[in-house]
Parts: sequence; C-alpha cells; structure tokens
Amino acid sequence: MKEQLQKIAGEAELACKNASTQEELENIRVRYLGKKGALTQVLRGMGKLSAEERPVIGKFANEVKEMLEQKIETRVRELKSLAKEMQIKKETIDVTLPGVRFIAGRKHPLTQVLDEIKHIFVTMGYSVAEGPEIELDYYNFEALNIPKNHPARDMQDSFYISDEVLLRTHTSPVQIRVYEAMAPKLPVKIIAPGKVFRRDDDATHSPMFHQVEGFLIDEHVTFGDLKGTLLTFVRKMFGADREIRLRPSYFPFTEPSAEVDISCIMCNGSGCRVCSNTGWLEILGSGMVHPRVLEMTGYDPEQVSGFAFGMGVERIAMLKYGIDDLRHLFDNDVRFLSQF
Ligand code: 2U9
Repeated sequence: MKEQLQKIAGEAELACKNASTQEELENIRVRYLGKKGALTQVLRGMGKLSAEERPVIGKFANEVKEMLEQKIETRVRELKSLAKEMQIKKETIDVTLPGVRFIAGRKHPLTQVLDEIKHIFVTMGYSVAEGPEIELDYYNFEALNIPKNHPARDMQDSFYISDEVLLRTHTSPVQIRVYEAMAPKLPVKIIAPGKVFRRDDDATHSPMFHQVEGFLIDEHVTFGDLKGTLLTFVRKMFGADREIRLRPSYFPFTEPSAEVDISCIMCNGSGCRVCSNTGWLEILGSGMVHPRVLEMTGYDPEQVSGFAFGMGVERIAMLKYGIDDLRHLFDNDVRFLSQF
C-alpha cells in the first residue's frame, strides 16, 4: 500500500507542476483527494491492514495528503501571481515608446478660400444668403433680364430637369429671391455663395463649381462704390499692394458691366508666363444692376441703384495657390490636399 501511495504522490506532484490553469489544479484535487479520488480509495482499503501496519500507513497517507494539498495550493498561488504579472505587463504604458500619430484633418482648400471670401465681405457689412440649387427658369434667367432665346443663355448652358426647372447656372437667383422678399426695404447688401452647374468640362472648367456673387442696392449707389468695394476685397484676399483694372464688358443683368483684373500675383505687373505677359489676371465680373432687373423685382430704378459682382471660387483658389489644373480640386488626393 505504501508503494501505491508513493506512486500516487509522484503522479500528482508531476501533474501539479505541469498544470497551467487553476481549473486544471481543481481537477487534480478532485482526481486525487476528492471523495472518489485515488488517495481516498487507497485509504478506504486500510481496514484490511494489520494493527501494526495501520498507524504507519495511516501516518504516511496523511503526509501524502498534506503534501499534495500544499503542492496544489502553492501552484494556485504561483499561477495567480503569474496572471497578475501578465495583466500588469499588458496594462503598463511604456512611456519610452513612440506615440501613435493621429493625422488631423483640415478644411478643403475651396472651403478655406470660400470662408475667407465670406469673412472679408461680412466684415464689410454684407449678410450671407443661400438658396436652392435646383431653380426655376424664371429666377435663373427671366428675372435677370435673360428672356427665352436670349443669346446669353448659350454662355450658361445648363442641366434642365424640365422646360421650366434647371440646375442653377449662377447664384444670382438667390439674390433675386432675397431682394423680392425684402423689397422695398433698403439697403439690400448680401453675398450668395454656393454650387452652380454648367455644361463645361476641361482643365479650367468643371460642370459643378462654386461662385460667390454679391450685390448692394440702396439710394445713391455709384460705380465708384463698386470699384472701392472690389479694391478692398482684392487687397484683403491677394495682398495690400495689388492693383485692379476694370475693362468694359457685357452681362445682361448689369449695365454698365466690367471685368475686373488684378495686377499679376507672380510678377507684380511686369509680365510673366502666369499672366501671359500682360501683367494682369482676370478674377471677377461686375457692374451696376440693370434698371430692368431692379424694376422686375419691384424697385424704382429712378429711386434706387445698385452694383453686383460675381466670382468663381475655384479660379480664386487656383490663382491664390498657383494650382494649374482645376480638376486637382475635385480628385480628393490627400497628397495634393495636404499642401494647403
Ligand atoms: C442680381 C443682379 C446682378 C452678378 C454678376 C458677374 C457680373 C460675373 C461671373 C464671374 C465668373 C460668373 O463664376 S463666373 O463665371 N460673374 O461676371 N456676376 S455681375 O450680377 C447680379 C447678380 C444678381 C440680382
């Protein structure tokens, strides 16, 4: 019986040593010390021993039992402290390791330029107005002195949804809507930024682009007010030493009309590749609001006058940042966008 007990002790000790979880150790306890365990079974056979053998084997069996209980307990403690160590290791922050770099996003260059334009005009007392991108032919053309079959419609070929509904080709209809809603209150001083749509697609034209148009209607508004406003805008946008030049032009909704150039931002007016050696860069269109447009929205052109201007945001961004192809602005390539 002593050999049997020694064998059990050896086996159980080895099993304890190899156990790697508390669950395994619990199984060992049940297997050897439980009610039906190997050691218990041996002890049950003690009745068959002689009176001299019984205390000797009994003592030995108790020693084996205590030894096993101790071994199991020790291994449980070892495993617990090992688990704790692993947990600490997992949770410890090694402050010497390089940090995880988060790449911060930023505003798209067009949004940056649009925000800057808005800011400049808001500081000059303009309000920002928005309106629908799907527009009635009346607001997009008719109310702006561009009746059906007017040749100016060719310059703004659009996407029609029906005969009377189209994607707006400029943001002027927003101004007509605000102006109608406000009449006869004066002054009306707003800018209308937003997306516009034309059937154009090349390195300098996109079927969708952004415009900012503005207008001011009041009593005694002059062409001089227009020029002063645009010069202030240009200098805030492109630098205090910029000059402007106004060239006569034609728009059905303004009379007289003028294209506005700025002295070249590359060569300062002396002539270079960017300005095709002219010293000037065209940036926007403008003029005095046509009396017929004023009339159509309920103002008396004898009593009030106004100026208007319009610019393409993409063109301003391309000039400001020296971008040579408009399509870069819509490709969403982070290598390009992260430069701004
Ligand atoms: C109302 C009356 C008149 C807005 C104006 C321009 C001149 C102009 C172009 C610049 C580049 C459009 O993006 S572009 O192609 N715009 O030249 N826009 S005056 O005139 C208005 C607006 C509203 C009621």
